Amino acid sequence: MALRAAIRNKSALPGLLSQLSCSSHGRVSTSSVFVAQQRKNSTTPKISVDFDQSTGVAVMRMKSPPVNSLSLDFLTEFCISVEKLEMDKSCRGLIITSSLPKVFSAGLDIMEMYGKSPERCGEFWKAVQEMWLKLYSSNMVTIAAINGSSPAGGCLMSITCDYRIMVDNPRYSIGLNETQLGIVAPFWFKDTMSNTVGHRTTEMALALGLLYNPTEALKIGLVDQIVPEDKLMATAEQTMAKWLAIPDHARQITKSMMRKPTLDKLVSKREADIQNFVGFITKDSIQKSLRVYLEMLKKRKA
Ligand code: CO8
Repeated sequence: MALRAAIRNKSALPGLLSQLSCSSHGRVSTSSVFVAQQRKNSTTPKISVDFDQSTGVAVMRMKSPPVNSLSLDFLTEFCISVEKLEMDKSCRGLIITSSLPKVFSAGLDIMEMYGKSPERCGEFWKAVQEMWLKLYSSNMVTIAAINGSSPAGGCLMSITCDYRIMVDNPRYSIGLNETQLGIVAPFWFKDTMSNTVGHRTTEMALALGLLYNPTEALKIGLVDQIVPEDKLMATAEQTMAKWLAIPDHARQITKSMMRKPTLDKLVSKREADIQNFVGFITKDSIQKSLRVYLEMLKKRKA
């Protein structure tokens, strides 16, 4: 709850962030703080961050079983972690990966959108926007090391990064499959996808809610590289070194030039986008679609 309150009230963030500590190895770990904060709450940290000061690169591992779904708590922790790294000028690169087997992230937590009050849905959506805004505008080089399936919001998180490397396992899939749930990817999901793979591919992918295996994803440019599982992190680190060889200011200005129009669009329509989401997701027909989808997920498991 303290995390959520902090993200609502940005003035409280620095205080909370200052609690994040450096270990004797020069690595910053968000875990230790959250462990202390959450012991009483019975929830454990959903993310761990290791920052190696000798390389200037942080590795963020999502560790929220069973599927790293993006709940309000998860997103709040995620945003605080990114903000903390962003504020540390010695951190120049961020690799995002999953510590769960088989799943990078299952996307937005469907339970956050099902049977919730409009107020709660609004709070949730604001956190989703925040995650995207922080990551898409980050000064750091961001690499998604995708070691499992990454549908919907998981795909959004990946395409919000500067570069994507996916494990070459045909069981894993990635894509914006929202229409399969009877819901619609918002304009900024669509814009991010379109900026990555182009308009026509996005149009078809979104309309059909397509999920791509790694080979297909590479073919359309949804990911930049596919590698065997055991090569993933080494490849991410090598790629990071290549990106970090470019002078920061030149790379950052270029990134901003490419992304600013897309970012500005959401910033200028942020409140309307929240209202649109709340109005849409609380509709009876949409709630019914989500219920059917949730039942399908359960049946598939049985
Ligand atoms: N949210 C909440 N719970 C989930 C989610 C999710 N996104 N995904 C899976 N779960 C649950 C399952 O129901 C299951 O629960 P339980 O153990 O209680 O039965 C548990 O997690 C494990 O799931 P699986 O057994 O399916 O795990 P697998 O390892 O076999 O498969 C997958 C992992 C591939 C990730 C699979 O779970 C899957 O396909 N999940 C659904 C992913 C999905 O469709 N996500 C879409 C979310 S919507 C979104 O991100 C963008 C919405 C934009 C909204 C715009 C509106 C205007």
